[in-house]
Amino acid sequence: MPAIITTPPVSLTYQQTILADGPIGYWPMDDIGTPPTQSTDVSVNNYDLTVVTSTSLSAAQPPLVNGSTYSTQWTSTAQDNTGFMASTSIYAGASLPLTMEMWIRMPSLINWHYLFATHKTPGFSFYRGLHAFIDSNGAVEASYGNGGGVATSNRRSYKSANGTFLANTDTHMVLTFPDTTTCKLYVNNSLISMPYLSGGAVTFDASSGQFAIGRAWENGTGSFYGFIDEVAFYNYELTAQQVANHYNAGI
Ligand SMILES: [Ca+2]
Repeated sequence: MPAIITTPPVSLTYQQTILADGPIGYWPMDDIGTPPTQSTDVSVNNYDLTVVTSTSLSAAQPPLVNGSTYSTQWTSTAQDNTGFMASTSIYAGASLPLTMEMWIRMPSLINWHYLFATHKTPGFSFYRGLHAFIDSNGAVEASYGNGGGVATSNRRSYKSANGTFLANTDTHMVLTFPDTTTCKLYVNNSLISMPYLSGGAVTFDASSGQFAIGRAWENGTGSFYGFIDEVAFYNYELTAQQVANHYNAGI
């Protein structure tokens, strides 16, 4: 009878766990500075984001995630449009399925906590690519658009129940758009209902759109309030097992 050889479990750091799943953008929010002037993308694509309107950013803050170095804090409820943006599109050529992942903590719930968005390029409508925000009731609304305009026929939106997100709570969230009629939400490794809200089953707009973290899609319309850590973007649907692996690596 052969000897039973047991292999010790390989313990990956949080960052190694994320990178092993091949994100097309990964911003650990570990950038230092008072405030940070950029958010470095450590994926192979190097989509570094530049700060826009740094008014409400603080110096680097303690992380929300085990193994992370820092998080970034938005200190104001004033919707001053602070955030990080890419100078070039990270959506070019992308199509559904797509997944966004991040860790957040909000000191209180306000209207609105802008999580991520494509930025409005002058001359273009804002329902392009993906965007999502949390409201003062703790519900998240997530959408994607076809670039055709603000009419509901040009975008599709989903919204979770009130109370999905709580104030003062470290929260891992994953939003995935598997196809044109589905949106899935995981909150701290639990699959949460993300019902259809409005819009048609449109084609995702994969043309140039400036990606933003913690900031709304247009100038002067809003920004996040609280802490954001370890943001990742994938051009496929994270499986429930991958979501669990990431969550467990981070707590
Ligand atoms: Ca971090």
